[in-house]
Amino acid sequence: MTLGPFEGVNAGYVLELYERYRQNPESVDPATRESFQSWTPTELEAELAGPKGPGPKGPAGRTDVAPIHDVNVVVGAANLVSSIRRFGHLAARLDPLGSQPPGDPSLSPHAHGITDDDLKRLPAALVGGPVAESSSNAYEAIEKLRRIYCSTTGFDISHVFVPEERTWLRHAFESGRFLPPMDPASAQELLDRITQVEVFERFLHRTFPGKTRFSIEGVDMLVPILDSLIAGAATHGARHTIIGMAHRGRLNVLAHILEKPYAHILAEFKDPVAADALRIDLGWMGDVKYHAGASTTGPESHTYVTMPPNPSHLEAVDPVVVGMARAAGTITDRPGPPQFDGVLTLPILIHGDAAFPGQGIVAETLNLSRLSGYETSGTIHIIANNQLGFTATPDESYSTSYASGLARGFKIPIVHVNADDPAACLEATRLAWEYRARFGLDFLIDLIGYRRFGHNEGDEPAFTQPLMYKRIAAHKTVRELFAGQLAEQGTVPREEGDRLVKKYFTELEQAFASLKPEKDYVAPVSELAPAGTAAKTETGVKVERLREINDSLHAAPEGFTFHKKLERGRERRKSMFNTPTERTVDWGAAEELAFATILADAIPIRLTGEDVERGTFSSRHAVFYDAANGSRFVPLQSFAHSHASFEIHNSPLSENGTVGFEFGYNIQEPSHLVIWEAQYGDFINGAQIILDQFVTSARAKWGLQPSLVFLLPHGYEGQGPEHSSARPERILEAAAGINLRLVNCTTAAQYFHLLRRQAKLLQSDPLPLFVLTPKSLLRHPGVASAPIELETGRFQSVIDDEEARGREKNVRRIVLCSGKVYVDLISSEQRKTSTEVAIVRVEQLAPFPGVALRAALDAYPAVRDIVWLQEEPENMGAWEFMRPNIEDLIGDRYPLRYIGRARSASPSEGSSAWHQLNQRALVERAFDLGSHATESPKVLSKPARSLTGSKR
Ligand SMILES: Cc1ncc(C[n+]2csc(CCOP(=O)(O)OP(=O)(O)O)c2C)c(N)n1
Repeated sequence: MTLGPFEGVNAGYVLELYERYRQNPESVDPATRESFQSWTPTELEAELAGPKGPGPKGPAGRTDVAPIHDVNVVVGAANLVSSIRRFGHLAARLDPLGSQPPGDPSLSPHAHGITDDDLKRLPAALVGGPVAESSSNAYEAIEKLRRIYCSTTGFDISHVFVPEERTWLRHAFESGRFLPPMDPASAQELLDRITQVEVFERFLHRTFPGKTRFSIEGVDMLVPILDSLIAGAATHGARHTIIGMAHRGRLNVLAHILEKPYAHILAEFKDPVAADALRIDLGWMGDVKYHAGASTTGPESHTYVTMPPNPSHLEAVDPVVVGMARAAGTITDRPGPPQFDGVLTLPILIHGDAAFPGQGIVAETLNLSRLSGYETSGTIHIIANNQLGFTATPDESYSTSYASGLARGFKIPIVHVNADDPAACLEATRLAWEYRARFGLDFLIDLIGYRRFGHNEGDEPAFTQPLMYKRIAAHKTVRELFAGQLAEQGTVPREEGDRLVKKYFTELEQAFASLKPEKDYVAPVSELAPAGTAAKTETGVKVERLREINDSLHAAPEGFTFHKKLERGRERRKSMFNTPTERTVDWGAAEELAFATILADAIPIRLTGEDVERGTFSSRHAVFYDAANGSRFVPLQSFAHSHASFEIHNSPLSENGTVGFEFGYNIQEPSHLVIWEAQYGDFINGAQIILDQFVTSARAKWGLQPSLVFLLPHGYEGQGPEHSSARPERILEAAAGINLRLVNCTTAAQYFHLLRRQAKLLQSDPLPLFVLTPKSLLRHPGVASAPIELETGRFQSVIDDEEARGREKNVRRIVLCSGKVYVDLISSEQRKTSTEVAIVRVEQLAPFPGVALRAALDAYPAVRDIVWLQEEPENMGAWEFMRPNIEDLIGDRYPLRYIGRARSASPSEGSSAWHQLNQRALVERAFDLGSHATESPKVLSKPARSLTGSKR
């Protein structure tokens, strides 16, 4: 019998309900009815009937069960059972160092007003589940429950609200199905494995005393757990396991799970300076050994195991791994939406017990776990819980009861397990992969161990945890404990355990003796594409072809009703090829055509970000909703010329997590065009960790070649400090020749060619691409392009001044600028009369387009000064990046001056009127040659005073 929904409620209420049900089953709600149906009616009726019950011989035919005369005993027993199931973990012995579990009063019969004797008189059926089957009364069954729920494993699942899952989990715990007694061969195998794990650390400890390795010791079972997860996933069809982890135990996992040869690891400890390993010419800087990634074929030859490299920033790798797994399981070679098959991949995340509750990116990652477009059919989480975070105690690290508390809100089953009980650890693991296989959802194993040494091996833990470290010093390792246990049982003789230790020491000693550090040190450097690869890329598409594609994009499903306000825009787009030389293609149309032609070239596209389906500024409408019935229509998934999948998802309100996810997706499937759009450009600040630690530095540190695209709305339009700037200065600060492209383009055609160029360069010259995109200019006629420009042109990193053609000799000033401010300049009154000023657009900010810019400047023989004009304050925008680059280019031929806002702590003014004044002043100064142009270049090569008057 299970009390189901009545767990924990008071007896009177249950009985009242039950009485009502007995008289009329329809008078209670269906869930209650179902529960009562599963009760053993004769028994309960006997209780309710009081002394008139069936007599000393129990209804189940057992003579040892006496009738009970107090119905409260039944309810008390039921509540005790329920408490054990819910709170038993509070009494579980989870700490290998022996601290007392907190316990809970509800786990004692006394708290429920009953005694052991009462329980002995109740039928086992009252407990229900597998333990009841083999028990002769409730007491026996409850004792079995205690052994399950209050042992060295704590089952923490009361937050799993889906009854089917909870029932399955409870049945799994209670049936013992996941803990078959270990046979001697498996025991020997496990001993072998944990010996290998331990000896590796001991060898490093002895050979490189005090050198940081972030030893696994204390949570050694992590390696057998990974063995079991990978093998288990393979039996369910997984082809690829992707593991994310931080420093703790990483070298051990690299050696034993990723099969990184000992020689490579030992060579890294030697830290050789091998001339050919240092490729500074490629921007190669490398990383510390405990951040390295690796890949190997798994235990079955047809499976892969990958661990991406990881930065120091704890937990930052979480969304990356999940994104990689999503990509690895996604089938994209067909038009339409891609198909995701979660069975193909298994993501595993290993967390720290301080980092898991502390870092917000963990919550962002967990929040992706059930979202369409992001879910992975279950990520397995392991907290390598050593009960310390550097020197911080659990009390200082989290407000939840356990380190794993955050996972409860995401309905993730949690199993806490004592890391000194190998069998319990493997039981938890098996449960994890079986649960994942069945429900396709996340699972968490909280592996509770300890940390044998300090945070790193040069650190003294006794300064801060003297008592704990006294206990640890006296505490046997899990290998010693397990070997002792097996010897005692007679399963594996003690000498065999000792032999294994010697064997693994010998193996490492041999690897060390034959080490050739320079040779064994392997640096994963990626080669550079030949110079000019990007500039030479042809991206034009014939107008006729574009017209065909456009027509098929406009073939809506039969009977589809568009929202009235969208119809007009669609009509305009339908007819934009009727006049190939008129500027009919706006930004949104250029993007859609670029995407469609890329899909026609069989390159899959994934586009995500907050509200991307419609577009923040209501300009994209990549997804239409039928105004009558709400059905969806995605033209890019259904047009006739496509040869690859297109996916688009409104992301959750996250930047760090979602950018991390897209980075992972991108590196896993570099042949796809993966695009993340910010709502406003500055929100990418929230992903600064992922940008710094992965996107812009992955090549220099790890030899990875990301090609993720960022669309970042940028431009000063009077919307205040937080909606104006995508903070290009931060991107430029990280720009170092070969690691990214930053573009701020001004026409729809440029955007079309840029996207197509990025797609073409995915194979030959991949780099992350940051695009500063327009807001109000999305619909501005000055930004629109003629269809013919999509055919004839290609992306131009610098655009010379068409208006100045023929009057080059008159030009005294060249104004260099980028992006939206160009439109402000050309729309001004002064532009019409200022024949001495040419405006040259720098469309690509990084890499600095030196060759193209020189060619543009050389066309003006009579120039007296060059101005860098920007909307952003002097300490922001592109100026500080551009200045040395332009100075290098022009030498002392002309002075270089700055026009823009003064240095400022905030990107822009908050008042729209003030904004307008500043924009007007910018434009006026750009065209005001004034007296400066005749001053000596030496003085003027310093930046001029800023617009609003900073004195330098
Ligand atoms: C984002 C971030 N903040 C701080 C640190 C510095 N740091 C490195 S390890 C560590 C303690 C981590 O504790 P825990 O998560 O329990 O992992 P453990 O080292 O104990 O395995 C700290 C604070 C870091 N690496 N990353």
